[in-house]
Amino acid sequence: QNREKKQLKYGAQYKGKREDAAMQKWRSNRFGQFIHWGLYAIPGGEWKGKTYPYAAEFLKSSAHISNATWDSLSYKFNPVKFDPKAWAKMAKNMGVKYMTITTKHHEGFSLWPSKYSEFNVANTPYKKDIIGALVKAYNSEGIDVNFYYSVLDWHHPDWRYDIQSKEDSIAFSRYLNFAQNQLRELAENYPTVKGFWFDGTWDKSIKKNGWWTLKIEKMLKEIRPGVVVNSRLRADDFGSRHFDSNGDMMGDYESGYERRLPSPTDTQVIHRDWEACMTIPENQWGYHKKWDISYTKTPFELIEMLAQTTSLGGNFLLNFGPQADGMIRTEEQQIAETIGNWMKINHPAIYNGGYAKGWQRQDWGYFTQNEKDKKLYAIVFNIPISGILKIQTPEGVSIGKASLLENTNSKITIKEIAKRQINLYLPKQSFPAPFVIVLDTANEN
Ligand code: JFZ
Repeated sequence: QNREKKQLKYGAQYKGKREDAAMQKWRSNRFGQFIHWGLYAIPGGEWKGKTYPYAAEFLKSSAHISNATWDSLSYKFNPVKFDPKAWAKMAKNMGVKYMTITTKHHEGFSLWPSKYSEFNVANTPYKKDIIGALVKAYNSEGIDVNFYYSVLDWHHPDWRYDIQSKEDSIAFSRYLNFAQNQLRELAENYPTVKGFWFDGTWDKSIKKNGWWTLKIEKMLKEIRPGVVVNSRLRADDFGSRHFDSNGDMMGDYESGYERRLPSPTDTQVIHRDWEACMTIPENQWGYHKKWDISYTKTPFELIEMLAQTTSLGGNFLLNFGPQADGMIRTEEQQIAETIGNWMKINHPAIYNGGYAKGWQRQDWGYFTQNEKDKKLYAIVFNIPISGILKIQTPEGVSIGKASLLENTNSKITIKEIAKRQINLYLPKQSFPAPFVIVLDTANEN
């Protein structure tokens, strides 16, 4: 294709991957915790005795609840059992290196005492700054904190879905001003913030105001140099989102993988940074009282998603929806614990992990390669009945030694059965969980 490049004022600001220290840290984290918490945790997907199976954070819309009624939930927001240190401990034990919290979701309620909106946590029985407490607790565990911010706002009178009149345009410019003020406030008040995760930017009103999305990206990076911004914020001059009209990604990483992953062989994603966000149930981000309203993924399924994501050079953001009383439901705590037990042994295959160039993917699982020390790992999920794992080595590379990460004394026999065709013979033992093999490789010349 020889299409002419369009001249864009609000398109991508650079090409290729950012390689500064802040971006490298973001990338090396690989595994993060998403938290959706807001007033929607109070009804938890139920309204007037009726259960609404659609996403709990959408209850206001699913149950057609009026603004006044929804806003009055703020008089009930009192998470007396909220223990930010306990949340941070749980996250640390699960093995995440970053956390992304909803500072304001579509409902418009701010979890920090914003001076630009009365509809915030200071005006609830709880009163205290949730965002500040979480930043402090997670940072003391060595976990980076990022802020989710929904531009779409069901509460603010000036929000518009589209701009169809002079009045709309005046109101919406007031709204954009308001959102900018809130974002400046977040960046200024919480100096350790590492990234902003934008959402609710799909409406025509935002697509017609691509200039604003670039202005916000620039403002945040000016206040907090190094801060990482997702592609979902951005729209260009022609309303093209995530990728500009010339096909170049806007923002610092692609955030379009939502409750789905690129296929294990879809290697086009390795050329940029990206993140997949994932729910444990089918489609619940906020707390829903009925955990079994849909299929819930098992810890091993989630670990496999983390491995698949890492193998393609992406980050995996796993969501939690805390209860209104401030506790994290036991189902989520147990899943976090199981994942954490796996991570304690196998994290070398995840942190700093990325695409293993030249190592063809096999049915038993995923290769990852440490982007710093270049160590190679095989994360195994499917053991063939033969007990033999097949590997095809890249041209000119041989495998000198293979051992289990959990037991470096374990013996894995290597046999070259044909040129570049290797058999690995697993030790005769049972494998109750996915496991990792460390491969020592050597160049043949
Ligand atoms: C949005 C929100 O509406 C939802 O509540 C949650 O916060 C989630 C993380 O983001 O939902 C989306 C956004 C984008 C897509 C799908 C659902 N998408 O691009 O497919």
